[in-house]
Amino acid sequence: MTATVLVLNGPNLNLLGTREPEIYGSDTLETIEAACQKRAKGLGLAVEFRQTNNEGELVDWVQEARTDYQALIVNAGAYTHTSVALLDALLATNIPIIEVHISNIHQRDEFRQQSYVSKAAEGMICGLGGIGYELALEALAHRLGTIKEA
Ligand code: CA2
Repeated sequence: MTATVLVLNGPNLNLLGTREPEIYGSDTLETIEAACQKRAKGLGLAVEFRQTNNEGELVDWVQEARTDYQALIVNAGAYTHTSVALLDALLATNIPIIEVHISNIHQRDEFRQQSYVSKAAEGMICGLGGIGYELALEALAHRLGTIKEA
């Protein structure tokens, strides 16, 4: 059975590519998803990609991941910096979690430099734009042992 990675995106990430290109680049979430689907195939993984503006929906999806997915990639948007509910849900999973941010949150406002998600994630990639999602997939392929050596 192919291992499936659930990729969760939080509030306002549906607006990527429409404003603030100096912070978030010009990729849209759709182009990032397409790149992830392509990269996942080469890594022996499947990907399910989702976005929501609702905190409760994000929590529901993390709970779903406990039973139905083999790993999680999370860009929780602004909930990264505020949501104890999301942290509790992430801590209740026993699958690998990688946190991704498009921007370098450590170079930004002080309130963006704290991440609740980081307390549950095995690792975090930030500041590399949309490629960060693909790098997280590559790390998970190593972690899950799905890479087929030539
Ligand atoms: O850098 C990231 O990936 C963030 O998770 C993006 C979140 C932000 O709240 C986090 O601090 C860091 C916000 C994404 C909003 O993206 C927009 C893009 C274009 C126009 C409006 C919003």
